[in-house]
Amino acid sequence: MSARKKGVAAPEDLFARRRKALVERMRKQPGGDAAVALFFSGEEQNLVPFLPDPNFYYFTGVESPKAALLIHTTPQKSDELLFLPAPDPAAERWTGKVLTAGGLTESADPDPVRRGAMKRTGFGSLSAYHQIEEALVRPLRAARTVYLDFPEDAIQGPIGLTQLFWERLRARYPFLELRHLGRLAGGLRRLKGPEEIRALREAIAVTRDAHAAAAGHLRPGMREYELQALVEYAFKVGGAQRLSFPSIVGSGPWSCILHYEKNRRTMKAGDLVVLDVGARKDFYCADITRTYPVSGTFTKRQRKVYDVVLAARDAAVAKVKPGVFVHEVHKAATEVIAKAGLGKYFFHGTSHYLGLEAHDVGSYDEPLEPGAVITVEPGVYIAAEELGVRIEDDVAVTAKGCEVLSADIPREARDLEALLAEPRKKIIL
Ligand SMILES: [Mn+2]
Repeated sequence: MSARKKGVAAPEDLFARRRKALVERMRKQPGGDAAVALFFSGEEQNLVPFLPDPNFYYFTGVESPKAALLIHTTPQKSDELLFLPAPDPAAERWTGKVLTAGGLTESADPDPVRRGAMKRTGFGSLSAYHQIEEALVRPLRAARTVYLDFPEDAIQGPIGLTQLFWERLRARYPFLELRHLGRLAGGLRRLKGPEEIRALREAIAVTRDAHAAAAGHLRPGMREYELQALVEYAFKVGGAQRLSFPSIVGSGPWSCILHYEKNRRTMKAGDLVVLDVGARKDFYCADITRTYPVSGTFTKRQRKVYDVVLAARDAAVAKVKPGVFVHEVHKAATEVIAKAGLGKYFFHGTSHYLGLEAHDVGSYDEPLEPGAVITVEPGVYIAAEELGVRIEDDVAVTAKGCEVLSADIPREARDLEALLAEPRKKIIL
């Protein structure tokens, strides 16, 4: 089937458009019109499922490890070159067929494998990953600036590929100026295009079904990780290949622990369980939290706290529109919770960006604009009472206000109780 439907851009056009927008941003910076920019997809680690670097993926649509994108600007023009792994028939006995750079024919034309990869990726020039340095010789002759992509939390991590690469460049071309490519990319990724909103809707729909499955099975005596398994099974059934983040199933005392991931406790009647989960479908991340009473009904006290958090969620969502800062959305939530006398029990931010990563990139010092997608997730955690409540929805900023992408996932206390009053579904085993 043709990738080109009426009115829908072929994927390669989409990624090419993003690269073009990036080059435009580079050119606005000093030295950006005589520059070399490099993104790496990353390398596989033993026994860990590979996920390409989100910036690399955003600008190429390529999922392979050992791949890179080189952009080279001069005042007159810009070139781009995609690096893919060289063909390795021996490795393919382990990995199966993968996207490779192929090679050249005797007449120096691309061979059929390279031609196929060019067609699939939409790149006019393609080279093997091990040839990066060779390919850089000419661009670096004229370059004044090098753009590289460093992790934002690099100070805490091991020295990565990009840092090692910069050390080599700096030793050999000490006059080059370094700039951070990640921030430029983050500026673009912060505002989602219609195809990204569509992908987020799909991830959220799968997460909605997983919450429904959890609510349909929840009962006292069940272990947190059983509920986790149900959720993650529903993700797979819904076509989501991965998780946005490790699932959080925190009941009783653990309902007050924000990033609890052990999920080992046996849930009891009278507990609340905070279920904070997200499907990652086609690279896009959902992030939805609901808090359920394990017995099926909230106690009076739980209900009171629950309704405060829900009111905070409503107040925060009502605030979301273009021109508003994320800290103002947070303020709306905190005011409701403080007014109820629970201010000291809400100690995290209300929102983060959502997209290719669960905690997506983008500046919080700029006001919201159409296309930004944030979570709204106030909570109240009273450890002494083993009473934690969090309600989290995913919200897209539109031209006039916002749209709650997770609007159809039940959140009113009485709706949750109605779901939990239905006959308990039986687990397959
Ligand atoms: Mn979240």
